[in-house]
Amino acid sequence: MQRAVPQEFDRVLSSMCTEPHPAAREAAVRFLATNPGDPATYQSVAELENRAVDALGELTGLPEAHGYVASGGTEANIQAVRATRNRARDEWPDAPETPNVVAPESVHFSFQKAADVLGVELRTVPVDEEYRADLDAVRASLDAETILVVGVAGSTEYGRVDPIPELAALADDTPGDGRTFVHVDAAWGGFALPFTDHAWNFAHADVDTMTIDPHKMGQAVVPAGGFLARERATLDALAVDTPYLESTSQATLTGTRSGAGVAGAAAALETLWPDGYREQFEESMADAEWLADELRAREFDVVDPELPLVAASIPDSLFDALRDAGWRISRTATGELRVVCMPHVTREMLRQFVADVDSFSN
Ligand code: 0PR
Repeated sequence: MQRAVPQEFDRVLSSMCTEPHPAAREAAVRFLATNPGDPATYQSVAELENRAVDALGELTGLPEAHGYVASGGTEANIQAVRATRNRARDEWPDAPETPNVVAPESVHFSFQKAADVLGVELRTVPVDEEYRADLDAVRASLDAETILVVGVAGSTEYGRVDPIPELAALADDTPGDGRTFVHVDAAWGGFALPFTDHAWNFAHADVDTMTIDPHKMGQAVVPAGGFLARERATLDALAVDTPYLESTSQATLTGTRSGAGVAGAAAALETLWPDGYREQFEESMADAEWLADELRAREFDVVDPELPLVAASIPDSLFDALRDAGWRISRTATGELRVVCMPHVTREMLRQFVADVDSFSN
């Protein structure tokens, strides 16, 4: 299916946002002025949030998921670290003095924010030559104060999926008496992974919490992140009392929240899961493979796309010329071109991009 590319997404190849599904846009407008942070007052949007969480649970192999629609992946990741820190403090035989979180160096920078605001140590460890968490390096970093092991399911730079069951097994074997929790960041990859063979979700491993964002590949409106937990106790560990509201506690990080984001997420999920997401994944994955082949044919080094994201080494002068021509592209930390094949990125757009690559290469 070819859709016209809306103007704000014309030539945008670097973003993880995309054109929302029309049903999400419509629902968002209808709930613009509501606040799911006050569910006893705004009951219909609160009900939509429950439906969105149920749908996200189904998609991630956890039909009885607990969670909420956050402002984005950053909030969901911060909340995962916060809930874990609180649970370790309250449940471990001896509360850890300086809790640490072990994550591959491919984790999103939101974990730096989490560590900073929560007073935990973030230990990032190297990735292997396939850009996935190196299990030996993870093992070597674990100690008796490791409260959380993080795996990324769809990394920001390369779209790679860490070995989640193996990471969960390592967390299980952590030295010390306290339980080490496992978080999966599927903020971007979560809406593609159900259609792959990857072991990434709650059904595949002993995962405690997950980030999965409707406002990325879920085709919802911004802001709509997803925070999911296996146990009710995890949400309880986040809850604070709200004495003057009719609802008595609040687990979210933000207070007043966007009803538009919540309603948009529920509408997108109800419209697209599973067939619409599958079709989109297949189309975007085919586009990513096409682009990878075209770039390889021009003798650029290409990182094999595992999810719809292509990284390739191109000369700086070519990168700059493409940017000057209006292409919105970005680079990995080591300088490779990064193209994220989001739903608004069509084969036609990529053909024009490759034509520009050719014209600026000569
Ligand atoms: N986890 C992963 C794996 C991510 O890729 C991102 C965002 C986050 C968490 C944080 O999500 P929020 O930005 O929703 O809080 N990754 C993109 C990035 O930082 C976000 C992005 C989106 C960037 C749209 C540009 C853009 O136009 O690159």
